[in-house]
Amino acid sequence: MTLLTCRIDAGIACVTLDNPPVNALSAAVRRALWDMAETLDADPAVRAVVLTCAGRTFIAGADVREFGQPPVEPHLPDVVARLEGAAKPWVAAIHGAALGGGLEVAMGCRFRVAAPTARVGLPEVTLGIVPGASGTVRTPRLVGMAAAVDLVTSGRHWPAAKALEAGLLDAVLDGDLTEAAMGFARRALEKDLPDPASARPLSPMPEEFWTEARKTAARAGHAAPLAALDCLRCASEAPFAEAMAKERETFLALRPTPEAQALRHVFFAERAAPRPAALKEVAPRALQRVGVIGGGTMGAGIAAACREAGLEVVLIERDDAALARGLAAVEAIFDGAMARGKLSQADRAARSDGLSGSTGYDRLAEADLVIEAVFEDAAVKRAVFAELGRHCRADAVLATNTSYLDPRGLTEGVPHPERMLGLHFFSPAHVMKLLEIVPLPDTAPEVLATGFALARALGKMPVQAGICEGFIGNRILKRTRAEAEQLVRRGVPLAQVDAAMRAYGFRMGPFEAQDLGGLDIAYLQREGARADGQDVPETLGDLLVRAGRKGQKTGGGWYDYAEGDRRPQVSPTVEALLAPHVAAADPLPPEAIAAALVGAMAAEGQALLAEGIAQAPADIDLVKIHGYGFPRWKGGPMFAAALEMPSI
Ligand code: 3H9
Repeated sequence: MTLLTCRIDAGIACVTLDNPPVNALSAAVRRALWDMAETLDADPAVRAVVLTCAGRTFIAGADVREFGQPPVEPHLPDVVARLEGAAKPWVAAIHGAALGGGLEVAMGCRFRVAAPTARVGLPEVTLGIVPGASGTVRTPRLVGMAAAVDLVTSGRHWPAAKALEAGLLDAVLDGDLTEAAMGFARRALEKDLPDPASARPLSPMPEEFWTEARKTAARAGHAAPLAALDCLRCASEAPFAEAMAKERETFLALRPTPEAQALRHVFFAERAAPRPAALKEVAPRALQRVGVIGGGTMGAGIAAACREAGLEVVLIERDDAALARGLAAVEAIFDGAMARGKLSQADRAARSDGLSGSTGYDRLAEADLVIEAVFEDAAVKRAVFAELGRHCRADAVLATNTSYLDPRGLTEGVPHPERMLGLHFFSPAHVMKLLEIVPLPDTAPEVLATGFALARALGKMPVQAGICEGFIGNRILKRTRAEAEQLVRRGVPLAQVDAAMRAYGFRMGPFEAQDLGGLDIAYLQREGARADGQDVPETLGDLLVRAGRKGQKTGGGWYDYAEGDRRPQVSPTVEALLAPHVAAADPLPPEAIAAALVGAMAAEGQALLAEGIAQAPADIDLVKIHGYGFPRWKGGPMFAAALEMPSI
């Protein structure tokens, strides 16, 4: 396949790169770009060069699949330097996204122009590395150090307008981008050429600037943003060549680290999960109108998420007062988004326009999808599905948001079982990325595909799960909590367990998280199972709930909380309550505590795979990262356990 094609029109060469799917800079692309620069330099008919890309995007960066292999010449920094040093000026014409090495190639060009919808960014830190082809050295020379620090250490994408304002782009062009870029090149030749990026001056920044920037970069919790900051500082204090050498050395040193491997694993897992191979040829059903049953926290969050995706929503509640509360909860989410500047006034109004409510099911006659999100009680949910069976179209997808109950029992006897699905959202549903998608035995492939299409529309991370109590996420959570209690029983202070998990990268430890969410829901489940005659062992959490300690909402759970203060304090009351059940204090090193808990997650993950509940280890990793705060840069429990113990 020809990677680069070239046509020449009145002195302007238009070079088009075509390397699907995202024009990544494989070794072959780097070689082709180098050779093209040589050829065009030698061609007297060429006065300037426009670089465009075929397909949905400009160059999305280095080919991440090559990162496990030894680097092959020509190296990207040399290719970027070759383009910058070309005898004819190059103009990068950016559509889609210019990311990582793609933006570095563009910065090697003398000019950068873009379509209004284009984005640019240096997302390398999100892959656990730093830019490796001058991103930390040329960027500050084009946009100044403060803006460069923001772009490089956050990994965020900038829209074209912001990049233009910052000086990273020379123009944003309407209409046909290639033609507009060729016109831009012609006009540029009539004036003096600007200095190439590498020749632009850069002043050192004061010490306080770096101190503040380090504080922000450290918040990411992993090494790459701080390493990128060191490279940026070097760029402002050392000559260009020295800064380039430092960047390259840092890039190569970070590329094989466990953090970078973990982040690459997550990168590919996140791209595979939303499009399962088994559904590749299956067309989802069209979604426009969604019914949400139940206006509690979960239902309101689901309704808000659906409106954000542009779906019309009808919220159903059992009486007028509950409906008014539910609708108000959804509106409050819209208000919050506007207050944070994420929603304009006009868009805020449009969100409300597409939201309505009813206390009757007849409003659902035209719904394409209905999501049941009522109280976690099988009888209540069964009654809802009986109503849905009577009122909804035969081809409407009917979904339950149950967290623990068996969806088969909830939908039994409802006509057209092929349209039933489990859609397990996580609270708050308009924020949390994870969506467990649970097919029932009769679920039709296009209904399952509709669940995945919904997830994509809502910007969620879908993971398919089989039917068991708690599906993937909550089953692992139960095992992890049991393991955490086991550590406490053997004498590890619970505050040490929490501190160890925070040091591992979680925002909260398992006991702090229970205090925040409340201990009573899991307690009631255990009590329900005991009442059904199941053999559910007593937990330490049971002791606390029976003593009235349900978490922060009751002023205490595993910890005490002062009035209006969410900071956990070690509780003498809890110590006394647990004393008969725990061994003498026996502290463990934090690494051993984290290994025990992550090991428990991975062991339960193995069981889920063996039972066919989870389909792939990477799916389990995504569930933990997107639903339970597992640190991304550790790759998820299955990845972390395999790294520690390759036999897993
Ligand atoms: C870098 O550049 C380092 C340099 O500084 C220094 C080097 C010396 N490589 O996301 P999608 C695949 S680091 C290989 O679904 P979209 C992806 O796996 C790189 N493959 O599409 C998927 O494959 P499949 C910095 C890649 O339209 C397919 O392309 N760059 C790469 O929703 C479609 O992907 C980045 O981090 C890659 N770089 O979004 C940019 N990128 O079809 C990462 C994608 O087999 N990429 N693939 O599942 C993105 O952010 C998005 O892909 C993009 C398109 C926005 C471009």
